[in-house]
Amino acid sequence: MKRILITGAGGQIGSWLVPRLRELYGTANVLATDVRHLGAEVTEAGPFQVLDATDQKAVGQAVMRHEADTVYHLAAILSAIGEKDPRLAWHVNMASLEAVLEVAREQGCAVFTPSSIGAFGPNTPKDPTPQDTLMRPTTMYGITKVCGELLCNYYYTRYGVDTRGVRFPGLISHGAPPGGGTTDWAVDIFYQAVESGTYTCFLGPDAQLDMMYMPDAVDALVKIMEADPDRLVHRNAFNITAMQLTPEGLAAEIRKHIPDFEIGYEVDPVRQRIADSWPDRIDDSAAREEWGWQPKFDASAMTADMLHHLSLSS
Ligand code: NAD
Ligand code: AKB
Repeated sequence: MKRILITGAGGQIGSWLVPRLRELYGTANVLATDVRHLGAEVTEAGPFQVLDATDQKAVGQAVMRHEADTVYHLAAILSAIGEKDPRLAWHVNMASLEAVLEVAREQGCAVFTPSSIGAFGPNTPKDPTPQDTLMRPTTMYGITKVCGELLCNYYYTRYGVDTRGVRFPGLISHGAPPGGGTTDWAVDIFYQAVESGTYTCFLGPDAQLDMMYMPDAVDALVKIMEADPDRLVHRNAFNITAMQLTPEGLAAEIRKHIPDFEIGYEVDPVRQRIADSWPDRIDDSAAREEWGWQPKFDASAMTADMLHHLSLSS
């Protein structure tokens, strides 16, 4: 049975991953941590600790006390906030990863670290974006993701630390809100559709990006850490995707359920520039071949499920 520590457990991904890992591996075996105090739904449902992931000593003590053999390292600053405060993004994303990798090296843990479509840049081939290609991102977030991928591979080849990762596209979910990214519009649009029937998007109508519904993302997080290491040619990090969405296209999907739904546009130049520098469609065949990646939700199934859940809760 795995003994797992999760950093950044209170975020958009962690709020889904913690209950799933507890279901699979047992509540007591999964320690959720975050730099913030979290609500009772996390802190009273199983082990929880306030932990700044940039503090290597504190990470080391937490891993030792919990006897963790696997770390899911989710703590990070995302793309839009990262452009508002690039030094914060560099500090949090790199110092926390270095701390986690050093602790993993000392204590023999496996480490999952998510990368992102943000690791690509404007001169990367856009459609399809290959697994192995040019990566010259123009955001601080993207720079930390490329450095992070390289650092994780270094710890694997140099020290034998079992590091694995995926390049997530924009993730769509209900529950904990997204943490300040460029793809947040694809979550906000559902909340506004249900609450008011209109949405003003901060990207233009044709901005196409890869996306994925959170249940598929959580499956990927479990599956890659369970994958047979002998089959992994790549490690940090695998392209994975489930669908390609534009604001206009997703609005049309929502109109199949809410016919009067209206979308308008007030383009934010910073986030539009970030979106323009990212791929239109990534090629995830390496993940499919090496560990059996296969998403279940396309745009139509995701839209129906999101609206179903949000309508129930409104
Ligand atoms: P989020 O912003 O929703 O959550 C991040 C969490 O980290 C927050 O709960 C925050 O309190 C915590 N945190 C911040 N600084 C910390 C620190 N110093 N120590 C400990 N915790 C700290 O992010 P998310 O969407 O859950 O993303 C998790 C990871 O997945 C990140 O690495 C992100 O880059 C990556 N990712 C996310 C998406 C997405 O669409 N959500 C897409 C691609 C990659
Ligand atoms: C962001 O928009 O910053 C994230 C991501 C795709 O990495 N959702």
